[in-house]
Amino acid sequence: MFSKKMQEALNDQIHHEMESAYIYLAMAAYFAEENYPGFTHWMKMQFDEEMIHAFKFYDYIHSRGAKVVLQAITQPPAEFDSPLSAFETALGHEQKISADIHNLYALALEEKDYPSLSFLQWFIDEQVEEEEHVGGVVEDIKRVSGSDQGLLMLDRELGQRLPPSPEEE
Ligand code: OFO
Repeated sequence: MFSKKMQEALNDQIHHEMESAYIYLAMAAYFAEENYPGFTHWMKMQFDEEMIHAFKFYDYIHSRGAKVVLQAITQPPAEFDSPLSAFETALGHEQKISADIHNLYALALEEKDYPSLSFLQWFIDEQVEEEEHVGGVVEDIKRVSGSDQGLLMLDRELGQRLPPSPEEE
């Protein structure tokens, strides 16, 4: 059974994923302003990925015959203290999203909503990757400890990020 409570929680998650996309777009704008084209590119790819996540929830709710209700998106911050601070914010955000997904999974379990459990499994695995990727960038930035040359190298490296793969869709 697809309860009202589960439908509302999944609708909330569309909102969280779109809010994630918006935060990463704000970070891309910050990095563009600061002349880091690679970090900008990485954040735009992250924006695309979050939109794919939002649409997965959107399509899933429809596939179960329920209604999608969109919510207002909060204005994201426009300024960050440094590249490290932006990526640390991104990591904290991903940890929060992981907790949201775990709560959804726990609710599906409680309600014996097996289709939702199956649907959410992909997101549980995805969040492990998301935290690993963003956490890896945080560690790399810490390792170069603010050196301009190190940041430039990282910027070039992150500029190579490929668009979300077909299995994301
Ligand atoms: Fe949708 O994974 Fe990030 O937020």
